[in-house]
Amino acid sequence: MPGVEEIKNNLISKLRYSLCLDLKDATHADIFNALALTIRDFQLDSFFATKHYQKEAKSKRLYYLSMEFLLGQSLRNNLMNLGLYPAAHQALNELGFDFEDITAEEPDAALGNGGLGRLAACFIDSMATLDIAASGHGIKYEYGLFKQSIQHGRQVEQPDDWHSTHSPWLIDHHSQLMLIPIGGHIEESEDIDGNYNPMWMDWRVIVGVPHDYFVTGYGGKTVNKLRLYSAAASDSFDVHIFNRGDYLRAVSQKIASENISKILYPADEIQSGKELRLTQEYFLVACTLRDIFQEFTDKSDDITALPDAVAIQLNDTHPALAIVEMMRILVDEHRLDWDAAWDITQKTCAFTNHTLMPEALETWPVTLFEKLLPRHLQIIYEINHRFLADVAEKWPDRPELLASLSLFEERGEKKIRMAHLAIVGSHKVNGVAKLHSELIKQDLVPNFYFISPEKFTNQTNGVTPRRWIQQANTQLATFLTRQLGAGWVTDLDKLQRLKKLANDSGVVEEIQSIKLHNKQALCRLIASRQGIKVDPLAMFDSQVKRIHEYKRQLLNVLHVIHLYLGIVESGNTLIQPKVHLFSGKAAPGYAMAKLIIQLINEVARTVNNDPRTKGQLSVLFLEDYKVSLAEHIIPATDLSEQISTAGTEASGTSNMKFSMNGALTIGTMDGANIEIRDAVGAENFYLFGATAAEINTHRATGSHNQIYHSNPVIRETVDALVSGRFNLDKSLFQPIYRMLTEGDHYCHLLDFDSYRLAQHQVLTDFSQPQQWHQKALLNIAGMGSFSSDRTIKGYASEIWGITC
Ligand code: 26Q
Repeated sequence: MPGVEEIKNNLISKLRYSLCLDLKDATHADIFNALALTIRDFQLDSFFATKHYQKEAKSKRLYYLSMEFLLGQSLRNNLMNLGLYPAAHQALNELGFDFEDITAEEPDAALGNGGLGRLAACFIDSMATLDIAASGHGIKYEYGLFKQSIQHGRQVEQPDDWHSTHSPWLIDHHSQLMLIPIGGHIEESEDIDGNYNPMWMDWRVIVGVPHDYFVTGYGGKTVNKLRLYSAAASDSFDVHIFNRGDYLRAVSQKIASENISKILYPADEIQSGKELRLTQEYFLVACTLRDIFQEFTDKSDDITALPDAVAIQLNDTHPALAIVEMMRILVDEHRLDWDAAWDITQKTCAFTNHTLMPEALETWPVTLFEKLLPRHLQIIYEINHRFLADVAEKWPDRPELLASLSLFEERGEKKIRMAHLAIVGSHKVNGVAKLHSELIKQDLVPNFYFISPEKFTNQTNGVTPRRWIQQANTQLATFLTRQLGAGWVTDLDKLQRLKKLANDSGVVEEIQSIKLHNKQALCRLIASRQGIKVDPLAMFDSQVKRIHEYKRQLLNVLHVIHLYLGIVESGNTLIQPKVHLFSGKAAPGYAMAKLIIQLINEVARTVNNDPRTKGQLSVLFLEDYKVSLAEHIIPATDLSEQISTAGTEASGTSNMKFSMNGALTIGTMDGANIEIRDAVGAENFYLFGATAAEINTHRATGSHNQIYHSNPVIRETVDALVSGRFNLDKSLFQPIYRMLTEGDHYCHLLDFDSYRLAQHQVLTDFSQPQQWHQKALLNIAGMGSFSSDRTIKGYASEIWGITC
């Protein structure tokens, strides 16, 4: 284990020989880079050791395919997982630098939108920690998720240039280029034995360049890799066009190829339908499968043994083309017969669904496939043909099954249903929370559940306690280690033992003072970033996540408006001062979500500038939500808002992070909230709102749209939106008003009263600090099973056939 001197010396030599800088001239950013390069060398030593033992052990390998990995910052994580944190801290101090100043220089790697991408990042941490031979595979976007600023209350997007080409964590492997064909057409032909032998002709080539990011498991024993591919143009092909004298076309094709990995699509839960997105998905899959086959054929020449050596997990349908690309490689290149290839493919692949929202289900026009991936389209037709023939044979009296199960949507423009492809080509399909997994079977694809019930399973999400407790909440981590020993970091079930301390008032006071400390730190951050002063003794109520109608930030802000009207119109006083924190990004094209951001900001301005609310109520929208900001907000929160319409949030993962950091939850019966409430105890959770079944009934009858007319408190609150109180332009929030009164699909008003009562109970309870923080302690104590280590053990044993 390197000591302080070695780190100091290596850092200085990285500055000098890799960055050509003298210590005395180095900026904080230079020091960050030099320290990161120093640490990466130690990671690499463990990486080679890991490679060696995984090879010796002939471990089955897991490939996690995801269009998103929302990594955030890496320095602190790598130092802690390698056990180098204290030495690096001291080394920096001895060189005259403050550790926090240096870590703050690291840009977040925001290669994801939200939950799905952050889950992938937690999973690769857990896989390395559990010593699983695994790798993540994604795209090295040049621009990550846009940066958000708020100007005149509105979201403004700026490009996120995270300097991917200079990231000290990435190693490029230009020598391992892969050639990916795309476009062209099929020529029907026969081989010498007279078998059908289609030829994919006239394709152009995209070049894939792998870049490796190293993932250190806790304790530093296993270092796996996350492989991110960037796209480049093929020189040889350019020459081909150049020779035909078509210079301009050659150059524009080069640009088109490089554009493939240029930018992350910033919309989640919405299907973009863009050709470039489909190209990105194919590019990821094609590069990854070349790696998988290369690694496998290096150690085996029996291709039928692939499912014993390899498991592929598809993070939603985005990489579902892996199924088709695998079939193409097995059938066209390895010359396997169809049934053998299909058996291998199904046994190898598994699919995780992350959403029930119909607008997020991926479908792609057949015409687009024909243009980009003609051979893949043929293969999908063949998969569908054989699949439906099989269904027709097994259920001859159920002909209606065929249209509902088909991989093709035939109404309107003919489209490929990627979820159906993913289900048919996988041996397991899982949801991400118990309720969600039930709804997949009952509502989303009931006919697939009918024909293959054994495929469907649940793996409730989890989050890594390394980043979300140990690193984000150092005071809580110290407390836990003192109470439980250091083992909780990799065995989070140990948290249960805190239960018996719940009646120890000294312990409860300690929980309270840790929270206060974190709130003070957040106050300093808010003051420095946004110039706003916040009282750390007020209750911090946070809703931080992507802005979506289904997540109902609007319900939260309507309640704030209600409280505000109570103060200014009825002279009410809140029992406890409150700070409402909001943070999150809206997809750039999602007008309603952007209007909700504007409403929050206008309400914030009005409330904060009104002297009558002073010392009682304030509202803040924190700009540019990202992983590193979440690490500050979550440990400083008293109340976590998890208020999606029941049946819409597949799982949620911030709900877990908050609760394990001692926030209480106000939440609906949705996603993993239900399991969290069971784990922490109903008396330590503020439940409100209609259940998923009740929501369905209300929607069916339309009764939820009558509430505005029958409930005066609600009417007063909703009317305030168009009263000019929050913006002189009375028509600005008219679209929100109309949605709430005419077509409130997410049932804001239906749940309003029940939310208001629960909020009232929260404030009453918060005025009893001892009881409140006892509940906070019991939240922490109950959260052991929401470690992503538990989730990954579940995937490993039930889906991947990997023991750990
Ligand atoms: C699809 C097609 C084209 C372009 C973009 C997309 C796209 C991109 C991202 C569709 C969906 C997403 C992201 C979905 C997501 O983050 N889902 C969340 O996954 C979490 C992890 O399982 C859950 O906790 C959340 O409940 C779920 O919303």
